[in-house]
Amino acid sequence: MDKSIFFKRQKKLMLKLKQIHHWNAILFTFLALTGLILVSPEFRQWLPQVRIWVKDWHIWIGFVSILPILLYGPKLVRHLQSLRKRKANRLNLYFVLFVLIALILSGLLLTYHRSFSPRVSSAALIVHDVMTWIGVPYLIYHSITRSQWFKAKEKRRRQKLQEERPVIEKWNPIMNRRAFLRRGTGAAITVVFTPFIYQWAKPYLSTPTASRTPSPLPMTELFTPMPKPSPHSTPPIGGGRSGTFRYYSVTSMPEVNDENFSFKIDGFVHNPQSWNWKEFLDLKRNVQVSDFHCVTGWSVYDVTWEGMKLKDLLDQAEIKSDAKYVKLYSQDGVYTDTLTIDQAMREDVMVAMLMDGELIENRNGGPVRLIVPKMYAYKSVKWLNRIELIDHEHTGYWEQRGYEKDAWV
Ligand SMILES: Nc1nc2c(c(=O)[nH]1)N[C@H]1C(S)=C(S)[C@@H](COP(=O)(O)O)O[C@H]1N2
Ligand SMILES: [Mo]
Repeated sequence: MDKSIFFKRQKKLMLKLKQIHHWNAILFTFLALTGLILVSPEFRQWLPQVRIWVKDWHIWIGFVSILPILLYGPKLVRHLQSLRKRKANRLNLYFVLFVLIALILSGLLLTYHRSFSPRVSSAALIVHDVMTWIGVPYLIYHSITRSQWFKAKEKRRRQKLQEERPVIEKWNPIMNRRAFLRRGTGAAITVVFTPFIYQWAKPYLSTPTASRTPSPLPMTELFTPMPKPSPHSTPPIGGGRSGTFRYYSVTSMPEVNDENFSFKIDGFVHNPQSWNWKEFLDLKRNVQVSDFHCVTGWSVYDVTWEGMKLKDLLDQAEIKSDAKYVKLYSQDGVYTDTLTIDQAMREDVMVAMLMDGELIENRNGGPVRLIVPKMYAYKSVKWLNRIELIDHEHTGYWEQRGYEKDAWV
């Protein structure tokens, strides 16, 4: 048999694989960068508009990144054959393919999350996160140890050692050097990434109660008197929430305490209302159990909320007939959103003060936040301190920046 044909084919295959590999590396690097911007709380505060573009780019590049995998698919068998005698390379290949496919599938589920139940997107988000925290450090390790620079360094060391010790001993110091360099690189990357991964994983590792680390100053010190929870809140009638919040804020957290607390209803109403902390505690509260869904894919289930129905507060203020929208303000001075009067009158829309029997923490939007269970949580304004009835449309914070006006889950 003419072996040269075989080698030619083999060479062509290698060339193709190399091209695919390069495209894949470039796309994955872009995805990693855009992805890291998306999870960064800093970017949420500084450049919210940019965040929305970045999200679109991330999704588009994600779609394009399916292409190298599709091109690679038909070559998989021959590639594996060529790695027959190289177990480590084969394992590496399986690992990389597994991470990429998991990222693509979970990414697709997240992109089309509206077509699936929130539980599906919660799971997809966790898979996407875990694979990112595995995939990104691996990508960096892989690109460093295969770079020309790294190889040249390895070679230099090898040459130096050979000059010093022409006889290669059985216990091979050259190979050890090489392993040492690689392991050192791996260890350095692990050290750099571990704190980030730990931060991400922390809320998942502990039970919901244990993870309730106090905010800088506990609410008990910021607010006196404290609201007395209803018997339905302690123990929570919903059994207590399941799932973990991701704490979001487009500003630094506003400092709210019993001194500077105020809550008012004004605009197109017959009886404008204004309360200080003590007066606000006297309002009649209800208890409800509901789920909380963020549009980015995570959810918290069976939260027992205690607070005032928005409807009751609006009835008390007596809406004028020319009012069309309810505008909601946050004490952070930046975040707003609106509901139509019909939406605001729903029985489950709540101005909440307690969550699972405790005053809502500052980082969760406490002491007072809105809850609109049937809509994505960007409607649920944190640090709510003013409700204005208006006669014209107003576009909320994230809606101005590209989120859909239709927030129904
Ligand atoms: N004032 C204010 N309210 C806000 C936000 C915000 O950044 N600032 N983020 C919204 C979004 S997008 C979500 S998902 C929830 C998050 O609530 P949490 O931080 O309590 O988890 O708050 C909503 N309300
Ligand atoms: Mo959100």
